[in-house]
Amino acid sequence: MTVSLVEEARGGPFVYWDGLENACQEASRLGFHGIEIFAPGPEAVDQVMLKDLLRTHSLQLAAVGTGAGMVKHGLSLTDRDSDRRTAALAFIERMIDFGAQFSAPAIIGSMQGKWTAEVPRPQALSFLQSALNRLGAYAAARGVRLLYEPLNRYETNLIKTLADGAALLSQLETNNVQLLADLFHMNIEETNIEGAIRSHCSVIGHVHFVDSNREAAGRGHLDLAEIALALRESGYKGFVSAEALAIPDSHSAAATTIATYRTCFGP
Ligand SMILES: [Mn+2]
Repeated sequence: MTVSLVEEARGGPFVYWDGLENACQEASRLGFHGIEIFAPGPEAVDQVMLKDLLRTHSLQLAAVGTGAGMVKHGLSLTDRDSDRRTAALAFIERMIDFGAQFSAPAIIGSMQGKWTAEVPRPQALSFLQSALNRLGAYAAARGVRLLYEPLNRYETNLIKTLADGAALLSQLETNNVQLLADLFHMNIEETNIEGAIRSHCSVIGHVHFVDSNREAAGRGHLDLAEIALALRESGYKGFVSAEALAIPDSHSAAATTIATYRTCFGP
């Protein structure tokens, strides 16, 4: 279950918006196993309180997002300015440190940025590759993986499919980076969602379980039973995380997600 603590992102694809306590209570009550946090920065989370909440509600921290580096500070790993790229790396390193306290991986999604006239595609990909090498090793030294998320064409022009993501990973010097398969992005970019999952499952480390319209799983037109079957038959053991719009509201989105999850994956 996702929870956003970033006010600037309100209306974005996160299920809970009103603090960690509320999110943990609801997630636990509905039967979720973990929460995924989208935070403005590590200092925005009282880590002692979070530890307490997770223990009280028998939840794990599934992952931490880093997109606030882009949303709040305009940072990206492929910025033309080397000081800005360094600041982006530093922001993500602090988020990796935060997640590592809870054995949770950090996610690189929008922080990958885009290629532009000033930073042509080969240059942007080279910046991204060296950032993933450095951050992958940084995460490995702290005992956690790093997740890299291909996005749809309206959010990036760099890496949009699992195949391109897997090719990028295969060129890295670290094997500590895995792909995040987000079903909303995949619905736009993949030729065949189940086929892409089956082909690249060995490098999938996390799934955003969401429907075609970015609403809760079950509120769109994806064949989630077939997608779940592809994940199960490929031996996927990671989280499937509800990164979805709070439509019609947080509680309904959460309840619909868990009902769909149980239909697809079993009780
Ligand atoms: Mn996502």
